[in-house]
Amino acid sequence: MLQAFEEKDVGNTRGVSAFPGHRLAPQRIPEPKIEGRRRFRTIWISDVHLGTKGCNAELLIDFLDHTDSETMYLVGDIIDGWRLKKRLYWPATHNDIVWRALKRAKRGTRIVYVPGNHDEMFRQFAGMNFGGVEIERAAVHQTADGRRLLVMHGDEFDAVMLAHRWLAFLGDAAYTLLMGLNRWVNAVRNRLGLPYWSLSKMAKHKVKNAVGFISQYEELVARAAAQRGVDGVVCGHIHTAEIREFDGVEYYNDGDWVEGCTALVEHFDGRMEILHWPEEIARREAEEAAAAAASMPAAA
Ligand SMILES: [Mn+2]
Repeated sequence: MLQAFEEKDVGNTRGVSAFPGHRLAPQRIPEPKIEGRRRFRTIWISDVHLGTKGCNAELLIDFLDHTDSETMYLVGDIIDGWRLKKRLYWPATHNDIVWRALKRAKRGTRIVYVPGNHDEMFRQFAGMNFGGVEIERAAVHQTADGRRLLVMHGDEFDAVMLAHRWLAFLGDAAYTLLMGLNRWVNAVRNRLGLPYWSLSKMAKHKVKNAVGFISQYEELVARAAAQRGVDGVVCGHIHTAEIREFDGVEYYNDGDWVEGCTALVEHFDGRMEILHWPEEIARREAEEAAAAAASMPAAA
C-alpha cells in the first residue's frame, strides 16, 4: 500500500493504488475548468463511503467540480474498507473521486485526511503524506477569525454512546410492538393477580432517548472538545449535518454523501456554512434556465 502510494506523479495514467493488488484505473469523467468555481477557505466532507452502492458519487463529483478551497479536510469514512474487503465494488465514478482529490492536492490544495472507522486501515499511516494527502488521526484547524477547531471523525465516542446506540434504530414499529406486548403482559399479570406494570411507560422513556440520541451525541462531542481547550469541533460519523453551540463550544458536523449530500465550508472571513448540495444544484439549474430564457430573443 505504501509503495503504491509513493508514486507521486498523479498527472499521468500510471495510477496510484489505495489497496495492495489494485491499481487505480485512469480517470473517466474529465474535470471542467477551475475558473468560475465557488472558492472557499476550507471544505470539510466525510462519510462518502466509496466502495458501496450507497455513495452518491455523481453528486460528489458535481460538488468537487464546482468548488475549490485552500484546504480540504476528508473527515473519515471516505473509502469503505469494511465493504471492500467483502466484495470489490469500485465503479468508475468512485475512481474519479479519488483522482479528483489527488489532482486537487497537486494543484496546491492542502488535503488533510482524518480516517474514520470504516477506513481505519489508513489510521496506521497517521503523520504520513501520500501524493500530497496528509493523513492524521485528528487535526486542529485555525479559522480566518482565529478560532481553533478540533477535526475528528467522531466514532471515538461510540464506546460512550453504545448504551444508547441501539435505541437509535428503534422506530415507531418497535414502539407499537412494545405497546402490544405491554397489553399482553398486563393481561397475564392481571390473571395472576399481579399489579399493573407499565412496559409502555418504560418504552416511551427509551424511545424518547432514541429521539434525543443525535442531540446527546452532539453535546458529548462538544464537551470533549471543550476539555481539549479548543473553540469548537468538526466531525462526521452520524450522517447528520449540523451547526450548533453547547456552552460556548461550537459543534459542526459536515454530514454525509449517502443521504444528505452535504459539505461544511469556511468562507474567507471565517463564516461557516453547511452546503446542501442537491439544493445548490437545483438553484444553479434554475439560474441557468433563467439566464437562458433572458438571452432568448423576444417573441415577435
Ligand atoms: Mn463513521
